[in-house]
Amino acid sequence: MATIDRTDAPFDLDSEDLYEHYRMMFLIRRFEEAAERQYKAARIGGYCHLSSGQEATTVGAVAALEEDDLLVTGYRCHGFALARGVPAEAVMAELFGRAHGCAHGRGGSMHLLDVSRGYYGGWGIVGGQLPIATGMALSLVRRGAEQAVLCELGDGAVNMGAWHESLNLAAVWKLPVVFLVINNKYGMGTSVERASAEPDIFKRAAAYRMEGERVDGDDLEQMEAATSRLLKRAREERRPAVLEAMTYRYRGHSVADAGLAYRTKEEIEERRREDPLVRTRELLEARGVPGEGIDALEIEVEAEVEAAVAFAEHDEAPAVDRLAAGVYTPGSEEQFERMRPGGPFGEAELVFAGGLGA
Ligand SMILES: Cc1ncc(C[n+]2csc(CCOP(=O)(O)OP(=O)(O)O)c2C)c(N)n1
Ligand SMILES: [Mg+2]
Repeated sequence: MATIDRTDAPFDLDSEDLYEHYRMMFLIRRFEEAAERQYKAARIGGYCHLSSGQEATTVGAVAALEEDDLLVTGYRCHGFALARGVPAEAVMAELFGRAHGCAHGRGGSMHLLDVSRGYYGGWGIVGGQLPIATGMALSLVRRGAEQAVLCELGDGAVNMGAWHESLNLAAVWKLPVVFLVINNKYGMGTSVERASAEPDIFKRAAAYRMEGERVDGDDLEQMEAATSRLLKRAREERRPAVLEAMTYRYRGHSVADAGLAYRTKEEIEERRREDPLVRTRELLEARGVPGEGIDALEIEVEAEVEAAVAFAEHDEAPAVDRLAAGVYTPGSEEQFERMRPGGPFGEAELVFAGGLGA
């Protein structure tokens, strides 16, 4: 067992993989920009959390998964779905709440899902994905499968009880799960330093006698290398681990947040100067891929995002009588039969004991 602040292990991707990864990072960036525009035009409802700035973390982590590994994430999940191979059209249509969205329009931005690709969501309750991922890892062990679960969470989720319970069980039962903590420095409006007694999150793995590593999440190659290493151990030796990826989100917590109440404009500008997209493009050019080729790729990706928006706009709304399909267990309808709008269990008015004032 080791707790390591590791940034130096050499790992070079070949230029073909690097090219594909850059393409995905660029797709995620442009997708998020389009989502923000569509949200502000009121075509996307509910919440919408963007991951601009975190692309190397997302793409590096997902690239480390084997095809039959399982992925579970929090709500900042557009990039994860795209990187796992869900078509941009299906992700955008889900944001629009349309029938051909990857969760049939029933989930929206926070609850993306594609079980056919081993992507088990998109969870909106902070920390809620941890017990789910842990249970999935237990089921892999029970079935004797040599697969692993990658469970993404934010720095804000590590102070939830579910973190302790899940890490404890994962270690006691030796479950094949890697907890990927995306440390983007902030929760919804509070910094890690203010919210966490131990802000070096990777060190907390030691409390569960688990491996803990910290990696520069904006370094695509380091990110993939670290995730691969830990997932391999999880698969082959059933050793769970914590991987803390250091990165930054450029936009607010959600589209509705300007993101300036708890950090300065200068800090954002400074971080933007170390944009992982620029870093990866430079790497690509240094490995001999000509700039014109990369420009062409970017134009192609922009067209793909435009097409995804057009698809979502023209896609149909889900049938109202199918809205609960797959949401409740078949046979549980009776439980909801008495529910009525405004008075779910038939109550006619709210009664406050002692009245509403003097
Ligand atoms: C149990 C619960 N409490 C509060 C919230 C509201 N909430 C949504 S996101 C968030 C902050 C989470 O921050 P972090 O885990 O760092 O993820 P990030 O947003 O940085 O990706 C909070 C408090 C929630 N969704 N669930
Ligand atoms: Mg955070």
